[in-house]
Amino acid sequence: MIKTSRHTGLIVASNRLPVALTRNDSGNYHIEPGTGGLISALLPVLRDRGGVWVGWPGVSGDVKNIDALLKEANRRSGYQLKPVALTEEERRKFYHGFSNEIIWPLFHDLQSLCNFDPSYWHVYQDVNRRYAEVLAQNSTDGDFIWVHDYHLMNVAMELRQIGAKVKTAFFLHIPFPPLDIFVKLPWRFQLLHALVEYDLLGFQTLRDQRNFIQCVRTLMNDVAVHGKGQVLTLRDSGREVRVGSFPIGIDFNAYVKRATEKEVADKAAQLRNFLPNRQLILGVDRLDYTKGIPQRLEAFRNALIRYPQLHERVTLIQVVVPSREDIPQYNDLKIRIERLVGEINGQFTKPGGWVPIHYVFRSLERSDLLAYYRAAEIALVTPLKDGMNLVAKEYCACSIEEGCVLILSEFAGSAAQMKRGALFVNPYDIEGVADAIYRAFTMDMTERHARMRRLRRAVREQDIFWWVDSFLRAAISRDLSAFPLPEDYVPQNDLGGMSL
Ligand code: ADQ
Repeated sequence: MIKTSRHTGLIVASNRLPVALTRNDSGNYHIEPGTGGLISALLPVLRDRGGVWVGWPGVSGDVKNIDALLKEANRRSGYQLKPVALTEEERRKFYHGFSNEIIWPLFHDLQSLCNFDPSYWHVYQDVNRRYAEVLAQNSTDGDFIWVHDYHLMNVAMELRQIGAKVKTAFFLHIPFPPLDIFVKLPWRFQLLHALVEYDLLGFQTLRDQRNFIQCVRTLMNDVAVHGKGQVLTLRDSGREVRVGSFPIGIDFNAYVKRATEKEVADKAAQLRNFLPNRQLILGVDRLDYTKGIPQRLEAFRNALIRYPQLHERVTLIQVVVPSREDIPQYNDLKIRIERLVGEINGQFTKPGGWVPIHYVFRSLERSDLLAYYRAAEIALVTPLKDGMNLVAKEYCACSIEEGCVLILSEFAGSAAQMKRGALFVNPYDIEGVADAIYRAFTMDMTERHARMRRLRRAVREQDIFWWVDSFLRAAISRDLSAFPLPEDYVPQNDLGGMSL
């Protein structure tokens, strides 16, 4: 494992600090652990290695006792938390605006959902400069700054302008779009120039890396691409930028340990007793239009129409975690999902008996989430596009008995690592997903075990520690040899053998 100690200065920057400041009824703030993919991924790493984390603390404006609260959190977490203060207006235009109404939909190939408001871009630049200032104040020459995700693409450029002599690396947690989608961005040249100010650029998959390289080749005359796109040179300065793909993983052993605890096992057993004599199909997603929830519900409806054998023998548990509800499209999506659930239950429910869909709209306790993972025989992970998708990996880790089936979208980043065990689907293909549900339902135990064993091996071997190691090795020791994905990767449809 690559060692970084405090004196090598590992500094992480992300949109939010890995804590949430909330106000209680008496008006006092208190600190709580945060949730979400990035936080789940990085917490074990910084705990292990120590360091500094820079980000927005979770409340805008001046909070009187914020320093005291963060000091208390520092003591408990074993690394330093450094806040970036933002006003309400800055949050709105930087986070909800540029990040989530422009970059998020565009990078997920949904350009028709973008709101290209020019003021968002101006505030995005200002806020990225503010992050760079806080990073510069908390680093010394030679430190290594690891910046996370699409909210902070300009940070390395701003650090250079301040004159900070640090090494910088960037990891994009979401997909990087193909050229013909990326060119729709009004600030495409500025953004590419900002990205090549990093010393290392990491993507989730080889496909994202290739998309990025294609944009560089086509849109940047002043950058030379070497070999297969692992090294770029800036013609003016001769500076080198390295580019790689590093699929993020989970803390596999921690999931296994937690899933086997009595509390989780008891809750899973309770769930099974409550819904007996059937297979449970699970969907767990943040409320987001990229996760393909309405399409999945339509596929489930299609399966119930075309395969009446499934009636009373399956229940779909769809958990939706509230997210970004102040963006209108997210609220519209919530209404659409609730209408579909109501329609399908109205169509198939047996009075006094079977209800085909159990819908849960709230953030779950960890032990409840793991109990769902343990209790469900089939997981439906069908995003329209996803950087990686950790739910797919968490589900496999918690499938202790290895008798479960994962149905996985070809367009999730995790598909590249999981193609040998999952049933692959195109989430837009309603009948194809319905067929996969039926195939999973009827799959015998021998095939289930063989597939799940392969899946769990991949998730275990390429876990979160492996991810951090490969990334830091590339960043610190300049070793780009440990690339995990086969060069010839193309998504395969497990059902029909179709390839894209
Ligand atoms: P997300 O879009 O948030 O992450 P995902 O990878 O699925 O998507 O991570 C969701 C996380 O939230 C999981 O770790 C899961 O355990 C957690 N979670 C789910 N349900 C919950 C609940 N009810 N309560 C609390 N927590 C819950 C982004 C990208 C992904 C990429 C990750 C990491 O969009 O593609 O995989 O970053 O890089």
